[in-house]
Amino acid sequence: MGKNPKALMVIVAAALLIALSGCGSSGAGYQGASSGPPSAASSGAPPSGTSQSLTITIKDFGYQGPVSVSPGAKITVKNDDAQAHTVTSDDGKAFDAAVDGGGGTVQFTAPTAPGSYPYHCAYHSNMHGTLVVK
Ligand SMILES: [Cu+2]
Repeated sequence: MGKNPKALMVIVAAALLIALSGCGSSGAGYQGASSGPPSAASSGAPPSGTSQSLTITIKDFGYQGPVSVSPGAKITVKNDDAQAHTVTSDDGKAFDAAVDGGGGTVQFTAPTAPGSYPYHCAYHSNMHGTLVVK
């Protein structure tokens, strides 16, 4: 009488232990492995929405970056030169962003009115670029 329940409990406990350990290790392992590649691949695809990252990179006294942006877009300026530079609209009103050298960054907002906005560096008159808002 007393032996049967005890033996049953041992079997149940052993079965639970196997089920728990087996489920835990294989489930976590497979989920982690399968959820990695798809998310990495989808983040690499260019977004079709409006939240694109717009960066003007200044390097070797030249502007490299998006030529055309949407109205009111947030634009980041990154300066890879050692010297400080600015992104100053030629009309002096549309935008004026100064950025420190050595990898400094600054953010400014593109004009909301569509058009072509030539800009320059306030420190170096030979640096020119054009931002097209459309
Ligand atoms: Cu400059």
